[in-house]
Amino acid sequence: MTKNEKPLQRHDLYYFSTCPYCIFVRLALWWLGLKIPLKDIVLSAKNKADLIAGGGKSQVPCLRIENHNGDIVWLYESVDIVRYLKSKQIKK
Ligand SMILES: N[C@@H](CCC(=O)N[C@@H](CS)C(=O)NCC(=O)O)C(=O)O
Repeated sequence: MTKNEKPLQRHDLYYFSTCPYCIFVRLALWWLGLKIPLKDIVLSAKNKADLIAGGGKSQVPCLRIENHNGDIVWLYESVDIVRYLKSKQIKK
C-alpha cells in the first residue's frame, strides 16, 4: 500500500432473508457488483444483540460502517443505505 492509499472501510449488512427492505438493499448490492458480509439477525441471536447494542434498535436493514479512524456508524433506512453505497462506490 502506498502512502496515500487508505485501507478499505469495513462494512456489514444486518438483515433477514424475508424482509422486503433488506431484499431491496441486497438487490442494489448485486446491481452495483458489491460484496458485503451479511449478518442475519433471525438465524443468529448474537447478530441481533450486536445490532441492538450498537445501533440502538433491531430494525433492518442496517449497514454497520467502520471508518478508517475506527469510528462506527450504524446506518438505517434502506434508501439511505443504497444512496450511501452508490455514492461511496465501495470496492469489492
Ligand atoms: N423504512 C425502513 C423500514 C424497515 C423495516 O420496516 N424493517 C422491518 C423488517 S421488514 C423491521 O426491521 N421491523 C422490526 C423493527 O423495526 O424492529 C427501511 O426502508 O429500511
